[in-house]
Amino acid sequence: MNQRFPLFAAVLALIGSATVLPAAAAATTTKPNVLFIAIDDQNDWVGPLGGHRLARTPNLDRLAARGTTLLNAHCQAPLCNPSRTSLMLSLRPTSTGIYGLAPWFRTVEPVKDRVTLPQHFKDNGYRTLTTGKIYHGGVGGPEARAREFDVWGPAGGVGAKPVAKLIPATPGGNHPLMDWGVFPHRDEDKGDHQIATWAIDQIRSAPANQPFFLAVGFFLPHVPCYITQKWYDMFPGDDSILPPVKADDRDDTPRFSWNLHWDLPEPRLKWVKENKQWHNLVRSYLASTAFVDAQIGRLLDQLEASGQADNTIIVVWGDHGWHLGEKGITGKNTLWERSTRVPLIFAGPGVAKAARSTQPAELLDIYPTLAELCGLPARTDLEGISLVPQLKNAAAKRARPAITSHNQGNHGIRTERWRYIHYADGTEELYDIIADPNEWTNLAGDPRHAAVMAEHRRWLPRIDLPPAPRSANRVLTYDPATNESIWEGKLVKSTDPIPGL
Ligand SMILES: [Ca+2]
Ligand SMILES: [Ca+2]
Repeated sequence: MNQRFPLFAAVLALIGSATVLPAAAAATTTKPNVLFIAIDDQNDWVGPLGGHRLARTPNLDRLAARGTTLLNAHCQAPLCNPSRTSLMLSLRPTSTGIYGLAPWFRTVEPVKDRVTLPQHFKDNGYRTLTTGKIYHGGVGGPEARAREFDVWGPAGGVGAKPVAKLIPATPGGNHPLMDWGVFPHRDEDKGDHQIATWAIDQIRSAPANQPFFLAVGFFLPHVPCYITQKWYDMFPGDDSILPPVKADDRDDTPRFSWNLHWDLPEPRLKWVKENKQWHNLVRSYLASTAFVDAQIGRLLDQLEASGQADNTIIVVWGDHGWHLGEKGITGKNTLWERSTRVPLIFAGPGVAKAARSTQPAELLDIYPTLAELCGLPARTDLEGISLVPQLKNAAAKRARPAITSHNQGNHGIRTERWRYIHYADGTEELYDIIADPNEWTNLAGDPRHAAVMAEHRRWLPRIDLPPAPRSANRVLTYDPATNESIWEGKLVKSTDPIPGL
């Protein structure tokens, strides 16, 4: 029921139809708002997902209590640009060829004119607003921006920075973003605080006669994880904070798994340990997550204060995960759980409260789900499947697994119990996630699991495009004739020493 127009809504309920009113007015004023919240590089270390027992996210916990958490939700690509492109278009990276940090999809045939999620809402009477990081990188000039969203707020980002990096120079060029730790600054000087403040103002001043689609994209816990002492001190500085790792974990993973993150600014665990940065990194990441959670809390508070809480669909999602030592690495760009599993929580009208679904869910399902929850016309050109059945009844089954792709030929297939991985060179992994949640024991070579392997192989994407023109950054191709890969334009032979080990 529309909280801004109780009398109007009551009259509608009484007469049972909008015959005395213009159809457009009736259509727009009865639709719920959408608060669409993205968190950059947020893995499953949040309270509702239980990925780290010391995670402190009271506001995500509070949202989960009034909504449904998809416990088995996975990104379609373990990297910003391809994950967000997939989500906003509801198309797999394998269907667009967008795997790297470039290109921007508006330059790619044949998807450049696709109707995105916010455009579909705008076409159906919504006022669309955005702040922070929703798309990866710039959209273009004022005209291009106006096509994507009606109203643009601050870009957010890192905000206050120390005068020099806080950690020792990292391998591979000492990338400026590879940094973390404590330095004195004000919460108000962080980009994520500023975008939350802007979004609060938009909720407060939202026009009463038009529903809004408000997108808020938080930057943290993306590196650099700069944080103040107050947030850092919420977490211990001893080994109790470290994720479980197995020293020889990569002994049973195919060598090709290294090609997916061959040579990157994100340091290997070996460097992190040698430089005594592991506790600092994990603590800074958890503190950054807690900081973003507090900003989400400010948004939820304003929504409640505005009287719009019962008339707004909220969705919170992370674009992909991040390793903090697991499998010997830090960063993204893997097909394992820590890199693919993300927060996905819905709340609002039509969504069951305090519910948790273990069914596989994909970020590209958000588009058709929001459209259905808001009563928008269903589109036939999307690859996602609405999660509304699971949001009404968390136990409702889904036949399709969650699929993550990192460049052509490399796919992770996640069902309720299993993770199956297929690499471009034909090598495979299989994990029993229930028995082995850390994915330490690769069962792919065990003949007892041949049927499980076959069942999962049949979900490998049938459309599996090579990289789109002008693809760049973290792009991998493989030539089966030579058994050689090209990683970021450089030849990788199967005999080359793995960097950073
Ligand atoms: Ca990201
Ligand atoms: Ca292992």
